[in-house]
Amino acid sequence: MNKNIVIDEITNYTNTSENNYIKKQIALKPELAGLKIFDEPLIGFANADDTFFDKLKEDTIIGNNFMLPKEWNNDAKTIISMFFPFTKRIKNANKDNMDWPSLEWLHGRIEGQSFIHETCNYIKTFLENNGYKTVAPCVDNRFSLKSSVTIDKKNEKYYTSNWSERHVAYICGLGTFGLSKGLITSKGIAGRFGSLITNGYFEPDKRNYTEIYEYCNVCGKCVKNCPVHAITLEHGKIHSLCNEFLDLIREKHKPWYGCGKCQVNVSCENGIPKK
Ligand code: B12
Ligand code: SF4
Ligand code: SF4
Repeated sequence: MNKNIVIDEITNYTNTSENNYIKKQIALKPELAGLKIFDEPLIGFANADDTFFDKLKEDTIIGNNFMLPKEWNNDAKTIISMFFPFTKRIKNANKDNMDWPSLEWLHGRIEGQSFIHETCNYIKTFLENNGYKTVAPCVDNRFSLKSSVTIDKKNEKYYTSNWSERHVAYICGLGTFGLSKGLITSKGIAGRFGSLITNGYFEPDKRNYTEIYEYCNVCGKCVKNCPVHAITLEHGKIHSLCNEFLDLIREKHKPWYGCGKCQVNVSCENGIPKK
């Protein structure tokens, strides 16, 4: 199968699925019924044998808890990574009050992630119907958001997943990390990722970068925006401070939460920033 068929299938699903819109029954305020969550995705491909995947097992990168493509799918040949950028309406709403997330952003975090799970299941079935054995880690029962505990620069604990979507997207050629630790793509930083591991062979994409922070211009806007000073020019992002703030938001809006002030009103919001 030509990889453009896969790209078209993911793009069409995003453009036409009713799951990419907030339903009236769950809207956090009536005007949010029908809110569109994501614009057209960016899609990247990597070879399952890319030696970069082995590197992720190193303690200084992710650690041994990271599961290799072949540990998820023993016949893995290709990784497909998808970046779904938030719509302008979601991004702009999160700029009104820079101390607290907008209800639109909370929908983007929670219903946006549900949409990514649905897309992963849909594309997994599509590939399997075409004869390709496929695993989507984020909807697989081995997936763990908290598979390992690490200590950050403030000496506080934080968790890492056994499948890091940003590191995988980096290998698939979708972008590089920023000071805020989000991954900056050609459609910006404000959005979410999903991925699939298949035994179909699709030509890998070329990475247009060599350094892990290459796209970040260190403008410092994410440092100024963060309501809890979790990001500094000297140390980058301190995960535990961010996590504490997300817990506070969860207390008020449960089961919704999110923040994302480091992803809006920044020079990397909608694309690769100018140096
Ligand atoms: C746990 C988690 C968190 C924790 C943070 C702890 C952590 N470990 O990252 C908390 C709860 C605080 C958090 C917060 C947020 N998160 Co979060 N989170 C995750 C999760 C579940 C796992 C992340 C993980 O395992 N990281 C692993 C560690 C090792 O990553 P790291 O420390 O950043 O890695 C560094 C090292 O590897 C280093 N490095 C050193 N040497 C080398 C060499 C090489 C070759 C490489 C590649 C790297 C490298 O570079 C990296 C960057 O500095 C992912 C989903 C997933 N399964 O991937 C989402 C995810 C990272 N989160 C996401 C988002 C959007 C958020 C929030 C904005 C929340 C919100 N929606 O409002 C905030 C802020 C994030 C920010 N500023 O980046 C998105 C990122 C989107 C993007 N554009 O990058 C993800 C991918 C979810 C998704 N499905 O899209 N998150
Ligand atoms: S806001 Fe500026 S410093 Fe922060 S990640 Fe984006 S480009 Fe880098
Ligand atoms: S680092 Fe965390 S707390 Fe700070 S702006 Fe980003 S999401 Fe919000």
